Amino acid sequence: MAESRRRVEEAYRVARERYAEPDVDTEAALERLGGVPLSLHCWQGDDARGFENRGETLAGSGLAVTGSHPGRARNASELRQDLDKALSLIPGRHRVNLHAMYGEFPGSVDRDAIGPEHFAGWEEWAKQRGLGLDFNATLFAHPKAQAGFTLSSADDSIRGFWVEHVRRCREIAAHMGRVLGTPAIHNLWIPDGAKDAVIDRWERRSLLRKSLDEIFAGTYAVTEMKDSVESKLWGVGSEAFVVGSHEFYMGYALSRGIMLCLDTGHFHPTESVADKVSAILHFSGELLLHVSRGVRWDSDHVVVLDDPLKELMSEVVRAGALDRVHFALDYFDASLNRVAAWVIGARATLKALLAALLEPAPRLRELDAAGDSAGKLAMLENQKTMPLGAVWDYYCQRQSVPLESEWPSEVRRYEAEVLNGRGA
Ligand code: RNT
Ligand code: ZN
Repeated sequence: MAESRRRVEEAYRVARERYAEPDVDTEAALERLGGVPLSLHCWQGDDARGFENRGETLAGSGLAVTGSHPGRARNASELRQDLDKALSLIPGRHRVNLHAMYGEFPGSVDRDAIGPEHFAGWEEWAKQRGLGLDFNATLFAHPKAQAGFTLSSADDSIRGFWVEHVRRCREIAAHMGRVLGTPAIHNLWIPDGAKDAVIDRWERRSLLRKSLDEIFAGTYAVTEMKDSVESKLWGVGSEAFVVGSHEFYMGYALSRGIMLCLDTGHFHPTESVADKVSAILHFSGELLLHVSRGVRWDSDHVVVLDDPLKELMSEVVRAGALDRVHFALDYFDASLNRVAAWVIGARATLKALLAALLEPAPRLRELDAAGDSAGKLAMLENQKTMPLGAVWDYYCQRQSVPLESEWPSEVRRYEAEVLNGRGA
């Protein structure tokens, strides 16, 4: 053990010197990395089923979870136990992102009747661990969402039901923020859209705008909660039209002073989400990112250290916007160990951020300003084979979490000892 610790330190010492050549301070990068929280999405732990036990599925929501790996969390204590395990394998201090359907309800409580009391267990758990919480209204997997329209429904009783739900969710988020002393972000995504030819786009968006104005009429201190709205390009069953499109929410968010949420799976596959950061932050104070990985479509695959993720993180760092951007993970894959899914995605996101922090930005800017395209590309290429792994291993060691080569065996043990004992 001591020998392996020494090897990690030695590799780090060599790496630190190499990064120092173009004036990159690895210690400063690690210091900054340690201050960035990720919001870990609870829904990876149970395939986005929630605890309402109403027998509803994701069908009709445009969302789909595939796979049947054993060990899904079936209740709040199992989900918290799994989150504890995952968090113990991720360096840094993070947050947990809940959906309204994860409340602990006594019997059946409908979505327009939920309150902070149903999340007391989560608040208590988060408080004990010094974790922040974030929150999401759940406008899917519910009989009143089956017609395909929620906040843009032309049926006033349906629309009113969902307006009340989201109002309560914001109240719950504010409560979490107060209790935990860190503002909870309440993110709103709705499934509203249509499968085929649409005539009433204008009316639908009028209804959504009206609902949002009713919802956001109540205001909370930014120390308690912050609002964000999340767009989408299309969903399964809403191929022709999505009411809450990117343009709609960008206009809405900027005109109302709330945050946009960019989900990296919600744009055309050739569109760069990284490029949007410096555009939006010129007009918006803050930005929420849903870090996901779409494979051919918005498939919500487990996040890995790929080029789009690295570019996204580089753009945040290059824009000097690390303190204005919030990072949340968003994917759900039921085909593999769910604790590992969290750990892989969170660690990949942090590694991408570390790579961005280790960029020799002033040198690259000089080359860019001098019009030295070849020099710039050469330096970017050089970055790709720099010893990022040695810095990352050292960071993990310093934060007392297992190395990249070590954590999988801990998850395997947890699977054998805990997850395999669970029923379907
Ligand atoms: C759906 C959005 C949304 C959901 C979660 C469960 O396309 O990405 O963020 O994934 O709220
Ligand atoms: Zn999302």
